[in-house]
Amino acid sequence: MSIEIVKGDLTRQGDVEAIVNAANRSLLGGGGVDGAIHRAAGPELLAECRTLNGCATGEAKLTGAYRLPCRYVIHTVGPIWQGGGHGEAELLAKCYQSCIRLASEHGIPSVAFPSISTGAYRYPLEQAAAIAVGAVKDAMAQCAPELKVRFVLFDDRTYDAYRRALDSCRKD
Ligand code: AR6
Repeated sequence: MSIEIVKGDLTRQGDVEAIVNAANRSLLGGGGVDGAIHRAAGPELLAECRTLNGCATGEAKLTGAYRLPCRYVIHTVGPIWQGGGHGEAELLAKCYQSCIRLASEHGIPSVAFPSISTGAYRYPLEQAAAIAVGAVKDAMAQCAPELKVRFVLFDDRTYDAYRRALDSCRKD
């Protein structure tokens, strides 16, 4: 199974077919990685997003990538952290599963993910990293064993958390 992690900028991944946007339910842009993706893709991305009627938390929708160096953007909406008793873990896992299912349905061979929900949505990082790695592994085993997945993490703290999650997952 191919899962790698790198530190870097998701908008500069030219050797993957799709990148995942940590969006909000409107799909009409925002800050963080969402803002960076819309800035790099250009206004055509927002125009296409306007036709999608938003996206429910945990679901995913596909668009073109316009001026980005990849081919597609998969938009998903992570849960806002509300203390952990509001189904946040299930919803976060569902984001990764929905993205991988969508990639598989469209024959997309490679996908790069950011750390969904751990920025503006304040999901605790260690927990989010463990859920992300576990959900990706399960979804790949279920429907996309050939998919190449990369996590692109923006800072050392996030990179280190995903490194630990991946290491402890490989020991299982
Ligand atoms: N490349 C990779 N990772 C990035 C980049 C980048 N260019 N920029 C930021 N990150 P966030 P969320 C990291 O807040 O928590 C938006 O306003 C960032 O350091 O982007 O799911 C949306 O519109 C963090 O580790 O997403 C929503 O309203 C991770 O990406 C809301 O934020 C996620 O942080 C979604 O919040």
